[in-house]
Amino acid sequence: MRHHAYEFSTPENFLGLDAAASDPATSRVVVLPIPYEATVSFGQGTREGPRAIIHASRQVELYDRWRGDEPALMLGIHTLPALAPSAAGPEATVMAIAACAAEQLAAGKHLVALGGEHTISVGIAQAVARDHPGFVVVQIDAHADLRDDYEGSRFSHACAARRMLELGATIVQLGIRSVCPEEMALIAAEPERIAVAFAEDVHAGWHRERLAALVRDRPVFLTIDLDGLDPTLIPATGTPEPGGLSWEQVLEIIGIVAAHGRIVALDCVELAPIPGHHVSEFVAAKLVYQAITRAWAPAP
Ligand SMILES: [Mn+2]
Repeated sequence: MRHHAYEFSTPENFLGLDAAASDPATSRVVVLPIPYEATVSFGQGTREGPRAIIHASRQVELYDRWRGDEPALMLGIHTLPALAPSAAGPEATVMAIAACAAEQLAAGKHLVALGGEHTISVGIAQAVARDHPGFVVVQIDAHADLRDDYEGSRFSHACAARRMLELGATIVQLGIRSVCPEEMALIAAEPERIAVAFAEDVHAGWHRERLAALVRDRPVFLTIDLDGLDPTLIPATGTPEPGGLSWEQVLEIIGIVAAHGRIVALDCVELAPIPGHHVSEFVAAKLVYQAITRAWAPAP
């Protein structure tokens, strides 16, 4: 029960865990909030995303009905202080994110980053690339993010996947329904390195066998742009697109990746909270907990 007034002081960490379950020394999972927003195209507010997800997560039930246990208590989940953007600009911010992420991965932690705009994923991917050169990026997104630059910046959120491709990653995109001619040309030119399941492919069941084969026995960075989900589920993103993935489809995708690949890190980006309308952050918080569970919790 979390309804008593005296429990309104539930700790302001991911899932509102007590000191034992969020101990930095023993927690297997670390959550890194990155309230970075510089290049958002349309709706603003992703800098408020991490705080909103963490605040909402305090109301997510720890008990997992499908498993019959409380994965957060088994794993331990420690929330780090927010990583401030660098005043020196996007590239410096990405480097700072990479350094922080590399430190956590070197300590043997499972890493979860909360954005912030999609640019933060480039820093996480840089850290993953250092130890896992043959890694796969699984990207749930409405947008391909494969532009070489956008509005004069190579570190725009619209270029995140392109920068990760340059790190040597194979990119698997699911839920895509908004692309430009440059992106379609790159996808056609790089069939070995970019695999795209457009939203209609996922609705038709494309992902089940092909996704499993693409990630099999490989290290994976799972990046969840919340606009990959349908905006009826997550209206609070800067660039909502209709025709998106359902809750069940996203959980199925994460389950396939966790079962066949080896998830090293994951992130959840592009939440731009709508004041007074908290469904998006609650869905995001529950999704992140489900992703942590499916990626790293020991079999029940
Ligand atoms: Mn997107």
